[in-house]
Amino acid sequence: MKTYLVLGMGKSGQSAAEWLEKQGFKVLTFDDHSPALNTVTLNDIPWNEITTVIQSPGIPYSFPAAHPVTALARAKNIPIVTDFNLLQQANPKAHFVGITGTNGKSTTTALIGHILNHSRHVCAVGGNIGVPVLSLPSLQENGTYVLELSSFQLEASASLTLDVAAWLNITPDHLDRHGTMEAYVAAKEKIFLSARHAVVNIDDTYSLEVYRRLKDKGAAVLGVSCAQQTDIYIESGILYDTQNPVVDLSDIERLQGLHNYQNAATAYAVCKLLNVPVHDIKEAFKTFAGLAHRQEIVGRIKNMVFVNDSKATNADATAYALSRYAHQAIYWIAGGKAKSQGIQPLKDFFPNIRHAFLIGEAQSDFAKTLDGHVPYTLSGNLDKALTDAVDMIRKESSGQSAVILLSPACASYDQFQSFEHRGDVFRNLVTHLIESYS
Ligand code: UMA
Repeated sequence: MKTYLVLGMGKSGQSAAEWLEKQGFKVLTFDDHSPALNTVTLNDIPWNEITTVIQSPGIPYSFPAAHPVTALARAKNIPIVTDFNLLQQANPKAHFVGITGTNGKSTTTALIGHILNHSRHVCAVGGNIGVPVLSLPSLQENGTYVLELSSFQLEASASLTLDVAAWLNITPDHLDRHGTMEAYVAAKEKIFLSARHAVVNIDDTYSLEVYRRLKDKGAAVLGVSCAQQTDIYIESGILYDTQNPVVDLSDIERLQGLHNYQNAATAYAVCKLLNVPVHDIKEAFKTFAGLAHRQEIVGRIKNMVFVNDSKATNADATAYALSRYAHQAIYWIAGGKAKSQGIQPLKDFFPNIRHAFLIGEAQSDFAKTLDGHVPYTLSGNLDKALTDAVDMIRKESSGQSAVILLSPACASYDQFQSFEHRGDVFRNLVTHLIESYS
């Protein structure tokens, strides 16, 4: 009988362990921080018995050093795979779509799922979006898995056979885990290893190189752009397919902003490759509700609108929000656990910001970057930042429409459990504020 060792007992590890047990396999578990969930310790792993290691995405795979269990398994030539590989083995007839990129992958994944549902395709959506793939139902030949794949998941997965692999963009992120930009690109590029069709956005330098490498290999690849004419592109809000206008996105509320144009064009390309009728794609665009924590409007009071963009954990993601609201007075709540470049990459957007309210570990560093460019307040925490912003807007009483934008450009772990937790706290604070006004 096969024995699996599940490494990491977070969301994906726990669901993998449960799933494997249900299949009747012997399962051993190891986690550095949850001893209660462990069935083995580092020193008593029965290596002779173990046939496969299931690696969780958050566990270092190679950089800065492989996790000790990963390193031992590698030295003993024991296959290391992920829950994605198990899902694919267990559902060999189903179709698989994978979506990767630094920003926008959850929204694009959800949008593709929404379009397939609308078009009455059987599908299941999961992966990095927050639903471990082994908690998804099993699907037959009429079913499609729509999977968000992070660089961590791709790095640790044995080759995945995808019907369509989609690439949104790539900018520096997770360099503490990958070491260099090249290693980060290489991890993500694994998505194309056994893909039948590729969809690649070509609007940043690294992505264009990826597109060219695929073309050079003779791969079936569709180019997508919001900046130039290619197979699928957006110009003045209109989506074009091989130069034919398909749909005007500029009046679809939930698909506003350049980043959403990129997400929509990518979803369109993927769904076309899955033979979804164009009419269904267009109709589904109109009813897409968007995702929580991504430029999510969580409340309005008079001239103020409150936007929860907690998912913006790096400067590039925040750039999308700062450009989207450029025509309104932006009261920006930022900070948390900073990424390597901080908010330096946002300099071009500084003129769009009326006032910044800084929180978390990053607040003094961010203040230094803003000094002389953007007025700021060291608010310390989210609760205080929100109160400071609202007090300031009320004192100014200009009546101009104001956006109170939580788009932190930082990870959340210094003050919250996750970006979802941070966004939920913000939403609750806004709800209480609205109640106190009525
Ligand atoms: N652990 C160890 N040793 C270590 C590191 C971690 O034992 O050295 C243990 C922790 O104690 C914990 C477990 O590993 O018990 C956590 O595992 P995990 O970090 O792999 O997280 P999961 O809970 O399994 O969630 C993972 C993804 N997390 C990461 O990639 C960090 C989730 O993506 C994903 O939604 C989930 O699987 C379901 O597929 C989150 C994420 O932050 C949203 N992703 C990054 C991003 O989007 O930027 C890549």
